[in-house]
Amino acid sequence: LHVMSEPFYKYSELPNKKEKSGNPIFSGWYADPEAVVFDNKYWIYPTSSLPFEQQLYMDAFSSEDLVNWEKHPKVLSIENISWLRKALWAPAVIEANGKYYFYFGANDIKNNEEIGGIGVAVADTPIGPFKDVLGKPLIGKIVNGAQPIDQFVFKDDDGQYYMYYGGWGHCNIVKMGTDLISIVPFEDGSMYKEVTPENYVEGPFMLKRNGKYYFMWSEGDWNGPDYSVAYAIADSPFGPFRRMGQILKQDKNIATGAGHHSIIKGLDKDEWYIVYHRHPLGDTDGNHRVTCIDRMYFSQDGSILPVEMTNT
Ligand code: FUB
Repeated sequence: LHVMSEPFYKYSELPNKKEKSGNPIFSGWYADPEAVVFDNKYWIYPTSSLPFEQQLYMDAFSSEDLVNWEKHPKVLSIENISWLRKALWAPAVIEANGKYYFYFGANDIKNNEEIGGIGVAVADTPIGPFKDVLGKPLIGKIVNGAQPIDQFVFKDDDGQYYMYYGGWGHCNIVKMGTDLISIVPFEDGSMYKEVTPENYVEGPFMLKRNGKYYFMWSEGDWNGPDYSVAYAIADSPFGPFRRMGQILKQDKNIATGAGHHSIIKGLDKDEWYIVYHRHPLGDTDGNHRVTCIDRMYFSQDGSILPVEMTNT
């Protein structure tokens, strides 16, 4: 594999262009979208991008065709998290053990004396109501300099679940217990491993394709125009990760501050989509973020082509 300086071919020549909703996908300020497929349906769980004190619930959106989106209000909200004081954000949602697990960041802690960090809520359906099951954070400490936020839960081919998480430029991976509400030691006894790639800031995402681990993240200032998505490749979930470059960044004709993404595969075809947030042109309010979707393409050598942001 090598970094390509130019796309392998032009977007206008790419096959299988699939119809999708225009961008933004739905109205309202929504950020950090976690896109997943549950039971033959697409789901998006975003942060309600409001001032932190008001960010006390999360809505979900579902679609059968990536065009028409149904809103499911307040699938997780403050009455079901006893320790929530402010700022619920950056969801990661999985289906396992016949249930749905909703991981979230909360309270925006600045030191290890406060209550906050990454929590987990569980429900029987993708629309909740999700309820906190621990009565406290699952990861409530700053470990190795990693702010306990922006978790992503990844299932490897052997069935093992891992959680990647971390802000402030540090990323840790932890091994999850089979109950998915606990963290267990690695075989060497350690409780975490550092996997921070070059230029990492926050928003980790992991994708496995053709035996390679594609680690992705956001870099730059989260509320500035240069926020962007980059990726690296490794042969194991723990790295070492080789930086490949940026694949999503601002387009001065379309939008600024494009980042905190997730990736889904089309239900019917080998089509990949990147779901991310961005700022409307000329809008400098940090919370004014909208959720968008665009096609993402792998080149024949396995690298990811730069994403073309669209309005349509
Ligand atoms: O939504 C709050 C923060 O903005 C997230 O934790 C970061 O990833 C950035 O998107």
